Amino acid sequence: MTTNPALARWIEEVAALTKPDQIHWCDGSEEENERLTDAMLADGTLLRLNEDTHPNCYLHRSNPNDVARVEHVTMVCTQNQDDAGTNNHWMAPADAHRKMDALYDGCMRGRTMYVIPYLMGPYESPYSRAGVEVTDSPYVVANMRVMARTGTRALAHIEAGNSFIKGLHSIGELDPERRFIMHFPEELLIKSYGSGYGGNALLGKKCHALRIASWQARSEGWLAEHMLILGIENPAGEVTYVAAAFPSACGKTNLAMLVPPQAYAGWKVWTVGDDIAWLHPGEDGRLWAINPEAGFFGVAPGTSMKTNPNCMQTLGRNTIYTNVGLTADGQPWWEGIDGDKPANLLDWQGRPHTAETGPVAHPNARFTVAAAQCPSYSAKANDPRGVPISAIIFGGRRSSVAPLVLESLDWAHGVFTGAAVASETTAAAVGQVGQVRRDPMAMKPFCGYNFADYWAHWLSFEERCANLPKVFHVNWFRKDADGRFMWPGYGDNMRVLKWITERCAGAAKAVSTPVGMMPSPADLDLTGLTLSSQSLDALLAIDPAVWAREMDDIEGFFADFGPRLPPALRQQVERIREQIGPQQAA
Ligand code: GTP
Ligand code: SPV
Ligand code: MN
Repeated sequence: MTTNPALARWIEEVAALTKPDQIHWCDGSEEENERLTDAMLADGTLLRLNEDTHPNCYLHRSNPNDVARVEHVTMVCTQNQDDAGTNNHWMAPADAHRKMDALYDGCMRGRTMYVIPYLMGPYESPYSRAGVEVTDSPYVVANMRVMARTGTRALAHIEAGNSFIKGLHSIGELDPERRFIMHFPEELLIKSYGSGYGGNALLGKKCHALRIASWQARSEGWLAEHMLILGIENPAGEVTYVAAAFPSACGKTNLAMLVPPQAYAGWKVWTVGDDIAWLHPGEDGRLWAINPEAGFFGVAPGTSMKTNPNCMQTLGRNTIYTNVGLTADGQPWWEGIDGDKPANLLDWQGRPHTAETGPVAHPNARFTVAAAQCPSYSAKANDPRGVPISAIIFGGRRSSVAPLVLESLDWAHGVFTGAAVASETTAAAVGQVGQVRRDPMAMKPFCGYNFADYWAHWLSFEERCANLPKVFHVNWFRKDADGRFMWPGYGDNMRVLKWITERCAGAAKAVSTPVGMMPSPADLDLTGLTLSSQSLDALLAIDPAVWAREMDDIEGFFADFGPRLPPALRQQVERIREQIGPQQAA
């Protein structure tokens, strides 16, 4: 079914191992999608939602043990363990192959094996990369079709002689004890078994576009990052593009689709991407970004007309919902959605919801929808060249320590700021929620190689690009003594974005602190916002004792990387310590 001999051979090998009843090469067509959807409706994989309110929308209830990424069984399998780094779980490639191939042996008996050629990135872009995912899950086929550019045109790209990443996926028995997501960057290969969930199963996304791509980017001189991309249009019609890295479930989709507050007449945000950015040095010395994806696989809970109207207008047609609740008249429902909580809800497991049965939607319930349906989708999103990036923004979910916004002093300090990102864990991955952990560049779960080498690669852009973006750090999640968010967030984050664009243009003022430049309250345009001056002061406070402890923690984290750690990062710790001055232990 392909003229590419390497692909044909691999598919033959995979079929000989997994022994499917049939093999189906996906062409990505409407007709194919309808056939698959009908089959999934027939066997209960999908439920049709209310056709009047939600045309062509479906609900998928996953196995309750399979609702998030599984970091403890996600591994980077390099010949040399040090190349994967202490930031990754590792297994020797030969052992990993043996383990996975034993699981795959005969696993597709009685099932259809789908072959999905896909392209990550716009058609005709020199930066786009192909892959082929083999899966026995029609749900994965349907989701991949939205999230990537799948089918005939992607196959033609491969058959034209372009390289491709191989991804083998089987849902297996959905047994958590027999669930592994293995990456072989040296072989441009992914093997995933035992999960049907997004980041574990849609192999074009985190497995290819981040873990394998970050490995390739390092040797080829570019960056594959867990970043949204947006354009900020000012009233003069000038658009400034920024990329922002926040950990999973920390606000990328929301920021990417931001609607400015009413007082910001003439300002507009354009969405280029909400999760992944591939950044390449351009001939003009700037970094240019493409979004390798074609859809959004976003967090449903908390999404409403109040928090994210652009997202709400994107949803509601041609959307696959996973693990949301269901109203009596067949509409999706989740915590934080608009309106009063209706009676007679079914929860994400299909059980009648009561006060005792827990949340209606799973906290990591998701929607899958085409980016092209988004009202703020940028006309540049499919530009083969990408968009030029003026600012990179790092951020985390931190109830204390990190102020609303900081600007790095220079590139090396910016890389340090990214490397030092910490954030409270969320429901996007299995495990405890709310634990602060270091999540450098929001890539802890996604960097396909040793973080020390990754930071060195980041630092090397100083030599690669004459016109690098400015680097910022934001925190929308500071809490007061009563545990309430101090910053309104969402659309009001525009106030911080405006300061950032003005800093890029050399306009806005800032005050200097040991950890970076910050706006004084008067430097932020807070027109139309009611926020007490105490709250604002607290959001912009740098407590030297707290930051002295933070430096100790960062130093301890860096120590994990031994002599591979770039000296420039340790020097930042030393500089900041010296500028903070001696501190009493608090
Ligand atoms: P992934 O898809 O997992 O990578 O997540 P993401 O970074 O795109 O996060 P998303 O925008 O989906 O937001 C995750 C959760 O954080 C949702 O419940 C949002 O409602 C909430 N959130 C997003 N932005 C803000 C904000 O500015 N303030 C507050 N308090 N919550 C926010
Ligand atoms: C994330 O967890 O960062 C996501 C969802 O964007 S997943 O595709 O599962 O990785
Ligand atoms: Mn993500």
